[in-house]
Amino acid sequence: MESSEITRKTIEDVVNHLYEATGAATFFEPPTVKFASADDRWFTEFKTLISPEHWTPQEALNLLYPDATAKTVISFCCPNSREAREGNRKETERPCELWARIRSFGDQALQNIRNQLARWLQEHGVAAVAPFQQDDYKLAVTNLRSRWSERHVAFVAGMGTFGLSGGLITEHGIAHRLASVVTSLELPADVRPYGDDFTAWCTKCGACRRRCPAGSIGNTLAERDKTKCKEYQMKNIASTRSDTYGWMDLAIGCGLCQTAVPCEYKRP
Ligand code: B12
Ligand code: SF4
Ligand code: SF4
Repeated sequence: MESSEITRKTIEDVVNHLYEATGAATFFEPPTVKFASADDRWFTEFKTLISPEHWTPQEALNLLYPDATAKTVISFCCPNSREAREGNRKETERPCELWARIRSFGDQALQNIRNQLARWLQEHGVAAVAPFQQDDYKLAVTNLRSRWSERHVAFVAGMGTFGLSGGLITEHGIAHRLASVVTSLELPADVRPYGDDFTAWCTKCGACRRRCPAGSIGNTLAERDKTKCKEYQMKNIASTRSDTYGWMDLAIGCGLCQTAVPCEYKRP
């Protein structure tokens, strides 16, 4: 296949194939795929809004391809399985085992999808990089900000808008994981149905605030205390011993604010 023959449908088919092949289908519901233009002005604005270290798509692609021009960011969103969401709804302090398994092992399947999609594009003669894979995850958690924020990227691609909890509310709700790949392949960008209104789909109902055991969610997005969220997870949930969830040394998550809330699996 020539790169000129690669369409939206081709990319969706590759992502759907990888969703099955990597085992992601045991953790997640089927993915939604969206495209953002690498030239979207939001990517430059993130230098101010997030940090000067946050990569533009061009900077991310140049990490592997110094001479290539970034054209498209492919963003995809995988909702957590119904079983995991139902299990987490009943919890009040720690995630249910299935939710924890998605955080620890479903995340690894999504890393494989990112890498394989980038490899597939490279194989078809175009430059591609999965920026998340080039970042330093430990540093991102220490700083509470990464050099490639999947939520912000998905927002630009028309996937959804930020909720009071900080999660991204999509057409399939807020209980999901996100991933993306930057490429020199030109594909038509999706329209943002919410324009530039970055909280349009959140009703501010406060259900997530009442669910949070750490008291980390406030009455406005600006009041959110991310450190409380992180410390609660580290002190009360992190799996450094096998007698907690049965495996060790992987992030376990929490996500109580993403379940038993009106935006769990739909746009409220
Ligand atoms: C560091 C990190 C954490 C840290 C700190 C997170 C944090 N910043 O709050 C900890 C360990 C605490 C954490 C917790 C969780 N995480 Co986390 N985490 C990340 C990571 C690695 C980086 C996040 C980042 O860089 N954010 C950038 C900062 C600047 O943005 P922010 O914190 O989201 O806050 C922004 C919004 O409020 C918004 N906003 C405010 N004003 C404005 C104005 C405008 C104009 C705009 C556009 C935006 C905006 O901007 C804020 C700051 O700029 C990402 C993976 C990645 N590389 O993207 C996953 C990620 C964000 N985590 C994810 C998940 C699922 C979780 C948990 C549910 C854990 C779990 N799996 O059970 C919780 C949820 C916490 C919450 N309330 O959202 C998902 C989110 C998907 C979703 N549903 O939204 C991600 C994208 C991982 C993935 N691959 O899917 N996480
Ligand atoms: S629970 Fe309510 S306030 Fe919280 S993110 Fe969802 S819609 Fe917004
Ligand atoms: S992930 Fe848990 S601790 Fe963090 S904001 Fe959500 S409910 Fe609170």
